[in-house]
Amino acid sequence: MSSDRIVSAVAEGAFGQGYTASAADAAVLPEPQAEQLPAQKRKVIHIDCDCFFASVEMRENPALRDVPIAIGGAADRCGVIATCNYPARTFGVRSAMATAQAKKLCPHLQLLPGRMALYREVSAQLMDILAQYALQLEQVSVDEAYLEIDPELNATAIAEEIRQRVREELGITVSAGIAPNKFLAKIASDWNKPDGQWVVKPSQVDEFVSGLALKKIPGIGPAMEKKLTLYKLHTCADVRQWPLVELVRTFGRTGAILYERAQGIDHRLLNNERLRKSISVERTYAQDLNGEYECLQQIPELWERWQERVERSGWRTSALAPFVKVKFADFTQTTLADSHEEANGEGFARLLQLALRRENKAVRLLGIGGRLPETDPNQMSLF
Ligand code: TTP
Ligand code: MG
Ligand code: MG
Repeated sequence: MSSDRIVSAVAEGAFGQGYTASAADAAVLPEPQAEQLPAQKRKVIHIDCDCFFASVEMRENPALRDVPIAIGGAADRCGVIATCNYPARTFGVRSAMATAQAKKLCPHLQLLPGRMALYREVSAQLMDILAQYALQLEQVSVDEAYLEIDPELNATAIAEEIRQRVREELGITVSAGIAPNKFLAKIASDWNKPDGQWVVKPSQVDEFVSGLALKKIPGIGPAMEKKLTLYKLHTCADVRQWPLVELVRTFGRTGAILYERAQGIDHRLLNNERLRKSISVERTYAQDLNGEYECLQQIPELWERWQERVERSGWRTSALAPFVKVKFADFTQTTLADSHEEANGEGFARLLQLALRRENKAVRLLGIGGRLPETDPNQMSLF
């Protein structure tokens, strides 16, 4: 894998495609896009993995946790750093830096070549977890995604649960931002990194935004930042002094977007909706479970949590095809599904008995879930 390709593979586009205003809209406020939820009520979570490639490498080899490591191409081959862990960052090593420069800053930096297939696999597992919490999910790069969640739910608690599950199930950490729209959620996920989360409530948007440096807004790169500085525009508060027409005349499309962002507004909906395929719950036990009896005793607790989660998502438990997942103490795992089995306490108990008979080992984790029908009933109701 050439390191140039690593860098370009994740280069993010400028402002998202969801935006429709053009310079021709100069005289009017950009029209908000069709909204499914009132802007004030939306709850968007942005999840971004902490030093993603490096986290996966540290999970694979814990001895690397406390020493500076980087993933990238070799210095003598004009290599570039894809990412590095946080110990390496204390030396000033950064993504997209020449490896030769990184080695100068941190001579004992351990350089790893990178394993893209493994990172993609972990990324897919992460998205599977996120999909279980989202009304809509938009993956924006290998290590990050937006979730639109049910506004009736507690977004802070969901972000905490997601972070805990990712830590336990994938062995890496992620940071989360929670806000009423995408751009604020994205900025917020960076606010308490690594391994943290930050909430911007609707009532806090104004204050949060007014002190915000323009370069923090996704899509404002170094070139635009330089241009803004020429006009003494540094923060959102500065931008608010300008009428929309002037902003558009001076900065084109970016001016119209800046006008909105400076007020904390972002009407973009999530793209690439990925339909949820299943709803599940699981639990890792502090002490391994031994034998069928101990495992079956866990079903009522799992069943209760699962039932709640299914109902919160607007489904009926009976509409789902049940499956169970068992992870053993040696980290092997098995899943068993039977679409003829009923998704109720007895059905799950029968499935679990069958799954446990496959292996005679102590059990570390149990999960139960239901696969959603292939056709989305929300779409069927259109006819
Ligand atoms: P990022 O999320 O930008 O960075 P990160 O996860 O390494 O670190 P942070 O904790 O600050 O989020 O990118 C995700 C992965 O994409 C990263 O682990 C490696 C890869 N990447 C590159 O290959 N080249 C780059 O220039 C950047 C920025 C990332
Ligand atoms: Mg990241
Ligand atoms: Mg990222």
